[in-house]
Amino acid sequence: MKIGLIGLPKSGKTTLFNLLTGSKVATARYDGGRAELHTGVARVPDSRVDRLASIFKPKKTTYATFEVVDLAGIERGERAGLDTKEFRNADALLHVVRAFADEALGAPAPKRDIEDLDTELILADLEVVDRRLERLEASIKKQRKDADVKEQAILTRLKHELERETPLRAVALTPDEARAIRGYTFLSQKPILHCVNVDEKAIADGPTAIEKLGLGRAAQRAQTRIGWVSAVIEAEVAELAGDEQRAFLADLGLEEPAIHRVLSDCYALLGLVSFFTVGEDEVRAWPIPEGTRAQAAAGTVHSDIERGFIRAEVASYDDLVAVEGSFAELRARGQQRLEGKDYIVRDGEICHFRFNVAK
Ligand SMILES: Nc1nc2c(ncn2[C@@H]2O[C@H](COP(=O)(O)OP(=O)(O)OP(=O)(O)O)[C@@H](O)[C@H]2O)c(=O)[nH]1
Ligand SMILES: [Mg+2]
Repeated sequence: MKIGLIGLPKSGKTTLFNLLTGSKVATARYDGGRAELHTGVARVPDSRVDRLASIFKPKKTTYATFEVVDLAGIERGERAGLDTKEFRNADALLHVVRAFADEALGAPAPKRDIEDLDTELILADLEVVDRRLERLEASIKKQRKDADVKEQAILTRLKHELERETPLRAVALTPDEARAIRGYTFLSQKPILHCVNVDEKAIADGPTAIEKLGLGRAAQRAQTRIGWVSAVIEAEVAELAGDEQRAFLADLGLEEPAIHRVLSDCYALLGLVSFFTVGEDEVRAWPIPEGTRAQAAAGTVHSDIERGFIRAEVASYDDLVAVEGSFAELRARGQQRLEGKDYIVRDGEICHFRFNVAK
């Protein structure tokens, strides 16, 4: 699963990309605006993984991950720039919104930037819909195919929604309709996190920034989240470790780096949850789309396990932690369940898969 960074030039996208992925791509206040694409992998912090690792003391601890792509900024009204395969292929968008002061860029206007981007995404989709409807109409005139007529009906409905400035992420679709339009990779259909990059001088206002900037209503829209971060401060936090980091965060009035929340928000926005596998070799969080069946979840561990799936032994995180990781005790308490292939794996469950590899 992949999230795409989007936003105006110099809003702090690459700075945030570095924070999310632990990369060190150069950022610049002024440059020629050369379009460069960066991709990286973000690790999702999870205190449950930390706890499990402290119990099992494994050789390896692996956190859940997702992919991040960072592109050059897109100027206001430069809609064509949105129509790239990187944006189209992203499963969700992370919109970096400048709220820090910068003389060259002028006063920040986060609320307007969010509205403008939403509009751009809607207009980009409307162009695609209009073009397709024109072609459908011509082809239906020539030869009336049921599939074409059906698609025309769906697209006509979407056109009306878009014309009313409703992003497609807020439009309810039947599974059939969703399947029919998947190929268009509509931009306004992607879940979006607007991440406000607050001024370092206003870091204390971080938690109240959303309300202060008048973004409370936007946060209530379908598949939309609003978060905040001070990218420059987080970059400093990332340079520190252990007690030094804790002390610095405490000075800022933060319990943990703000980027942790952004990472968790992105993960949730992508519709991902984690199940865990534990043992002395490895404690690991496995990302799966919410609603994944046990057999498919097994497939994320290994395709052989999916193919030869017999049963999943499932326990809750809390129950396992309460018995300090003792599976014998867990079984004695009747807290380990055997589930079949259609069982829906839930966030935080500890799974062990029984399987049989066909020779
Ligand atoms: N004061 C301040 N400066 C920031 C902040 N975030 C980023 N910057 C600065 O803004 C400049 C641009 O940051 P980038 O992360 O490169 O921005 P970008 O959105 O990737 O820019 P383009 O890719 O050129 O569109 C750099 O000089 C950063 O140090 C912030 O929170 N506060
Ligand atoms: Mg950049």
